[in-house]
Amino acid sequence: MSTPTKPIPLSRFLIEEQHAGRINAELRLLIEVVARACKGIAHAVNKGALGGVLGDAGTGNVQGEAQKKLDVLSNEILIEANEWGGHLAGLASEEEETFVEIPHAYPRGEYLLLFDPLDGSSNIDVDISVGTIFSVLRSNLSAGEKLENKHFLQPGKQQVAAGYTVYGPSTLLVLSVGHGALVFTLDRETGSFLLTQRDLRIPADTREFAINVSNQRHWFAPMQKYVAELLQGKDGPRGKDFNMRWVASMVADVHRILSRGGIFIYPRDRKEPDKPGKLRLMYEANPMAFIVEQAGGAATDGTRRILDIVPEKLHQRVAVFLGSKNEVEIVTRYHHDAE
Ligand code: P6P
Repeated sequence: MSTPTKPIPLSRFLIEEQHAGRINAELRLLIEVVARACKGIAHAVNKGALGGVLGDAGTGNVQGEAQKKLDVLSNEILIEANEWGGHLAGLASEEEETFVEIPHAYPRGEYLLLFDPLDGSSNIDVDISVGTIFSVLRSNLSAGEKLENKHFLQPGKQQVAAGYTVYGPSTLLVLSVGHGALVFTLDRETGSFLLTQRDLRIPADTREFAINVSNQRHWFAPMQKYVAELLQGKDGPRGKDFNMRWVASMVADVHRILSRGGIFIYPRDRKEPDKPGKLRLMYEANPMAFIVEQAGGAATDGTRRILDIVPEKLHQRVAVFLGSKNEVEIVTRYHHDAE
């Protein structure tokens, strides 16, 4: 739920945020560059079969996943758009094994940009919504200091901005610079992102959950208990019926939750007990947790607040429980009780 608003362009919103002292010129440039790159990705995604961009690229990424052509193209679009502007000290991508230095030919700035260029790409060939997720940190580099992997490994609470785009029936940019979460809708006629919703608020309670139930037999006890109670509905301890949604595109599931409430869960399970979860901390869980908290929701890994987790590796994975605050608190309590 949110406050409908006068559809001012993203550029005006960012200028006003800068004049109010909530962002500086470099962060304003960064967000404008990312938004412009996402318009390019939206154009490619919307072309679909007509653009020759569907299907596999025939390559794999550091995650060991087969890359779609649009994964590779989206990654290239974001890197090319961000390397020359002088706003970044470096960037990191789900599609790049190590962080990416800014070429010496270009000036450097104070920020780090981390992104999943095209999340949910397994849905592209079947025309289901996908999206881009991005996170912004300060590099905290001192003068002349060389950028290293360690500079990226900051807890999510140190993000200065985060956002995602959903390439769906409409193309949306959801953004937070730490003062609430807002929605911009792409006006295809003018090519502008226009502000369409301010102050997103996630209802504290919900009747809707999002999880891939096909993994049920692999879940640990707290998850078994929690979901069993949801499925018992009004006949069980929760005293109300629940509905389930699972798009298998995090951006689509999270946007639904930001729009009407719900809980999104991707837990650690016995299938691969050494893996803490499927989703990546730095450029999926952290930016989504930042936005969800800005909208009054909650996000944990089952026991810890996601934004407090101190990263150890750039591509580390994490279990994710996020959305309606009271629902996240219940399932997190079940995990604490089991410890
Ligand atoms: P599963 C997409 O591959 C993704 O990373 C998220 O966007 C999505 O929520 C999840 O994985 C889907 O996972 O196991 O249901 O295919």
